[in-house]
Amino acid sequence: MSERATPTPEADDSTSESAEAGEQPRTDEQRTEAEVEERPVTTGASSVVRALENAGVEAAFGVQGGAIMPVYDALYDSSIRHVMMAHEQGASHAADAYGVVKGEPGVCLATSGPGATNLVTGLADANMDSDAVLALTGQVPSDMVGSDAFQETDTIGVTSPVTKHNYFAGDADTVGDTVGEAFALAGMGRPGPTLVDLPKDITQAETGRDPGPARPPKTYNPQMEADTQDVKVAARAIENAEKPVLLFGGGVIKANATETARKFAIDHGIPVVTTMPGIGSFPEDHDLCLSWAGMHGTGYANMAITHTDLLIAVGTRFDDRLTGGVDTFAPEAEVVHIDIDPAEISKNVHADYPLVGDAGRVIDQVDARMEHSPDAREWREQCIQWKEEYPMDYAAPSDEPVKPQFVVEAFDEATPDDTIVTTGVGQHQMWASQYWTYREPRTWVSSHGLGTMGYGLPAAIGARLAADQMGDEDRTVICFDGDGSFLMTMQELSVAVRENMDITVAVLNNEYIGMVRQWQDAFYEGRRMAAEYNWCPEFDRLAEAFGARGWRVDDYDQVAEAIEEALAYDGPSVIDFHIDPAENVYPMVASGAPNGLFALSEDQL
Ligand SMILES: Cc1ncc(C[n+]2csc(CCOP(=O)(O)OP(=O)(O)O)c2C)c(N)n1
Repeated sequence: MSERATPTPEADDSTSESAEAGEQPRTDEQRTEAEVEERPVTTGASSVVRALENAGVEAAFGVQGGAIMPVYDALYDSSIRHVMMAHEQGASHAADAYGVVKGEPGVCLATSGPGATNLVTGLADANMDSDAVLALTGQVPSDMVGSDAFQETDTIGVTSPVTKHNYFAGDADTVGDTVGEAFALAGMGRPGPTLVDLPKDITQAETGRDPGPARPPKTYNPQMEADTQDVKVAARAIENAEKPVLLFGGGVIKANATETARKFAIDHGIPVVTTMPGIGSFPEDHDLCLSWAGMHGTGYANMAITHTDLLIAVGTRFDDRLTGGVDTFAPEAEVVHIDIDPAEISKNVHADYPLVGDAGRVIDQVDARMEHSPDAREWREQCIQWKEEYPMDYAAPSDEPVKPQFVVEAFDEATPDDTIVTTGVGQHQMWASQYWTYREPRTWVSSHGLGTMGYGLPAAIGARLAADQMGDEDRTVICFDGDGSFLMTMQELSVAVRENMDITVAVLNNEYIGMVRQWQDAFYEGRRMAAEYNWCPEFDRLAEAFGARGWRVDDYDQVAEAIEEALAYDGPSVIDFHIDPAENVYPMVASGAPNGLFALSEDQL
């Protein structure tokens, strides 16, 4: 274990003294207060930065480069905290997670060409999960667009399919307003990523225009309340249901409707299932909670979905990892679907009672129309029985390697309820969602729709900064990563060290890209093509090479101590847990199969 101090600019006396004396160029960390004082807008770039400030932006994640340099130069005068990431993909994931935790759009920046294309994975990820992100990309000067200029990419073309909307800035006088609009649009209605492409001549051109507050486009007016007659009809259906289930999706959290949704469920005694993005919308230790449904969801959630006669779905797009085969999804149920995006109604699952509007507002509308709660006592008892029948359980013989589920539970026990968990993608992600008891919204930060390996570490960086800026410096941030996922973005550890960010990475290391190995064993006759690493770096030593602290854990009796020490360390740390490489994720519903047919072991698939 290294005792090495985290490098900070202040640690080097000569640098800080000469910076104060103005003898050497200053880094962004060394800017004086006078330098970050608000200055008049003089250029397109300063108008862009002023638009961010007017929108209340406090942080941005990015990587410098030629075409975005004017914007960075304007950021020099701003108090917006910029975190220089190792890779633009990291910037987009950090911005995404920052936004998830803070409940406002996260901001990322990149230069043209490779900078912009490196953002694409994070934008696609945010788009699939309806996460609010604003991306600002540099572009070659307007008169060179289309000439295959150095680092020219058609960023608008490349990002159109993976953004909620994107803009090509064409005028220094309006570029600030455009950025404000893109910010507002990202967070409004159904959230999503927006992008403004900024040609260098536009950001360098003179303008004195101070854009006003961020304003959404006049043409975008999401419907907030559902039709009152439709609400009445849906309320009657809920009153008369015998086996109702509330299905809370990520939209409940994004709409800040958690309190309203919880109260509705509890007041009316309706069992709650969540989707994976909806984890945290309802406390998982509540009697009514059946946790999350879908491919690796709990047996009892999938049983409830299979047998319910009325599914009241809120803020979910019925992703195929949730539904399995659409034809066999909730086969006995009528469906009430509350969603702010009318395009989601009956897209994947037919809605018998469509209610378009904001999750919280529509739940309130329905509640106001309810004359009595459904008589669901027997159904609640049935759901509790399923919980007993299909518990989330695993065997942990002491003579076998450490089980990953044990590690997740040990972390959960050692940390407060408001701990933020981020993950990569694979088996470890599933164990982190299955064996941790989530009680609060915005504590589960993961990549759902796109399933992006490498999301976890940069997301932890974004989540850490969000918590710090919200005054929660003591809040714990844990990233559960797979060895494969960690290898995809582990360079961001350099950022966590540089910024002295208190995060703990728990690598559930099976020396496999485990989820692929699990599928090969189940569906490809064990032909393990390109699934085994054969060797892996020593992640604890790698952490120390980065300037973080590292531990290696091979046995059960090392788990608690390593967790305690890592949590006590005020800075980034990595624990390399060498877990049972043969462990698989169950329950499992095979792709496209009915949710009721969940397997509890490979021979049931
Ligand atoms: C960027 C990316 N590439 C490929 C995949 C396909 N994939 C899904 S899970 C998985 C294995 C993940 O391995 P690891 O991060 O070690 O986690 P484990 O499953 O072993 O817990 C792969 C390759 C993906 N989801 N994302």
